[in-house]
Amino acid sequence: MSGLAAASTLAAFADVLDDAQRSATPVEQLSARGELGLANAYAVQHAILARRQGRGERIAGVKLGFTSLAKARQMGVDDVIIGTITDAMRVDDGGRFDRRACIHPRIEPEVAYLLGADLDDTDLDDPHLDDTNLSDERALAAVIAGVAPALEIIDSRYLDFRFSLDDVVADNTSAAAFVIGPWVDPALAADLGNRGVGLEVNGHLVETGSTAAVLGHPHRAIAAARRLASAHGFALRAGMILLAGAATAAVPLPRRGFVEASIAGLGRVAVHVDGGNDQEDERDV
Ligand code: OOG
Ligand code: MG
Repeated sequence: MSGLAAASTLAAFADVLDDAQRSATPVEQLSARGELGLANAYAVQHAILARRQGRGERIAGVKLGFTSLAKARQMGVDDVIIGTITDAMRVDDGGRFDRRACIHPRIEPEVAYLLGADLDDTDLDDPHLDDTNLSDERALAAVIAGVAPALEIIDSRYLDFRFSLDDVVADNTSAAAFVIGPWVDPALAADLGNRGVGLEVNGHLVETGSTAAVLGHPHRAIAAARRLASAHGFALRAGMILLAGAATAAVPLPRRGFVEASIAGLGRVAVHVDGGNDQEDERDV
């Protein structure tokens, strides 16, 4: 598909993915029908979000994908992407998540930011917010109202959890659910540049890593989000949450039990999982 696809085609693709999510039934990759292209993929994602908003969901923020090599390698893609999270996807810290809502869910540890300013109104050339300059604490403090450990549950709507970059963008970057730990004032948080990250499933340490895996420093997610938002038609408003992207590879969500992430200098966040079926096969694991 070259150029922008017809609105009816994009709406049909949005329907396919939205229905797949709602019925927890995997579908064939859109790329099997021909090349979609990134602009069309983001248009499909926006159409899915319009459907969700039509059902009463509210935008809670955005998430980045593939900001760490661990994730890019795991999924075989090499570009940072942006997706949308809504209030309906939020699970309380220590709350319960029913995995029957998902097809083949995985979980991953992240750093979350609470935006303190409308980022898209800021000057794109602002040197304090570029990808490399993290030295101006005051400039960052103005846009970061809080920082927290987070868990993201992802669930590709595609068969076998396989996708091209365009596929996964169209599928709202596999967003399914997220859990935010206690917000910490960024002035009180430790320097998050290289902090240990642990992911525990039912008491077993299954992934370890560092916050440095996320773009070299997770604070860079702010600038990356602003750039992607401006390129692909997202608004970044004060009060929104930004998930910076997983610091480690994702692991299969257990059928039941307890998943906890810890980030040194920041804290812990956890979720109880239930709804798993013992007869279920271990597909995609
Ligand atoms: C896509 C979402 C990637 C992350 O943190 O890198 C992502 C996927 O892996 O299915 O959320
Ligand atoms: Mg993620």
